[in-house]
Amino acid sequence: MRVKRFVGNSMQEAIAQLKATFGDEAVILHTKRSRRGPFGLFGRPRVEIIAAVDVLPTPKTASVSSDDLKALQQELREVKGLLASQNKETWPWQSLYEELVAGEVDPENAQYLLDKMAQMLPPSSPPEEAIAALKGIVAEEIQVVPPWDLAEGTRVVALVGPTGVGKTTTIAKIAANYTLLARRRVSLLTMDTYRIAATEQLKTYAEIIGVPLEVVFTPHALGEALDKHKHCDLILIDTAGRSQHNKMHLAELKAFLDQAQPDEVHLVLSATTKTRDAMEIIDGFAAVLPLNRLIITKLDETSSYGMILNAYRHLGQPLAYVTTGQSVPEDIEVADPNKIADLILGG
Ligand SMILES: Nc1nc2c(ncn2[C@@H]2O[C@H](COP(=O)(O)OP(=O)(O)O)[C@@H](O)[C@H]2O)c(=O)[nH]1
Ligand SMILES: [Mg+2]
Repeated sequence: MRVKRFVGNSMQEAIAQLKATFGDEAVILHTKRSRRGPFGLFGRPRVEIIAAVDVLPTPKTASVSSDDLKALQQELREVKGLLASQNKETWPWQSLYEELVAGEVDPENAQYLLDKMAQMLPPSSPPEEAIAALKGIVAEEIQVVPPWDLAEGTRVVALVGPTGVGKTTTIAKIAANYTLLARRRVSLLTMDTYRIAATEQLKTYAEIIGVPLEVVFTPHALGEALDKHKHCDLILIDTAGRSQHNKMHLAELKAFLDQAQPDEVHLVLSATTKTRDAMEIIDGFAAVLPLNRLIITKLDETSSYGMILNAYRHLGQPLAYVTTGQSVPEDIEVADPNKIADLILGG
């Protein structure tokens, strides 16, 4: 603090001096009026002010250099960063968030789940309680569909997706389960005529399971084949793997499915697919085809399952099946939200 005495011929003059030296922040401690003559008589009036200021303000004329400004901005950024990291450290669910993201749950989805959880639990809840609540939220989030009961009519189901995700194998698993266990009439159609091996693969499965298989080359032939098998309970249509980037191939697939008018179109994705790729695949296929179910394959080939939740939330359609290995017909399960929540958050 600095204290100083200002003297002027009037109060205004003294205050002007004070402001010029100390600026507007000064505090007046004492004022005194007097005359300059002997014994204070007859002289001109004088005003004395004693004022104090905490810190001397920078003179208004002083300019701030761009280097100073940069240094100040840098400091501000550092302080902001520090505050942000302190906020994170004090956020009670930070470690759960990190666990979810480490398990490949998309950061946005992780935040969404934890925001939901924070509405249910006090921040002081023990971790086990938080994980249990989070599992409940994940399980509630994932919509699944019960297996078809195939009581009446013919259900036509097409499987689409990228190459090698397991479409043909999954069709064989479903066909075998419905034929051998549920005793339903099933037939298989394939338009995967790009690779001879692909048709042969399904032919072999059809022979082993004992179901008819039709190989079709045109949308028109697909229509005819469907007509021929309309006495069946379930018709499964296998398709060639398509890249979401190949517009021509997708248009071709669309022409077949426009003809077939299936009751359900299942998008098949592998659990080993990176979330970003899975989202691109979903966008590419959904742009041309009426996707209404999701199947996730190869759960046995990964140990982080966040992708299932990400793909499910991005598509916004129920999860039908998950597959867990190469063996036909056993390595397939009707999707169970609780099991998926256990996989994502540790069983
Ligand atoms: N590990 C594992 N492999 C699978 C699974 N489903 C399919 N496969 C394998 O993935 C490969 C491609 O399968 P395929 O059905 O031909 O895929 P498509 O091109 O989509 O028809 C084959 O070797 C299958 O045995 C699964 O759930 N787990
Ligand atoms: Mg195939």
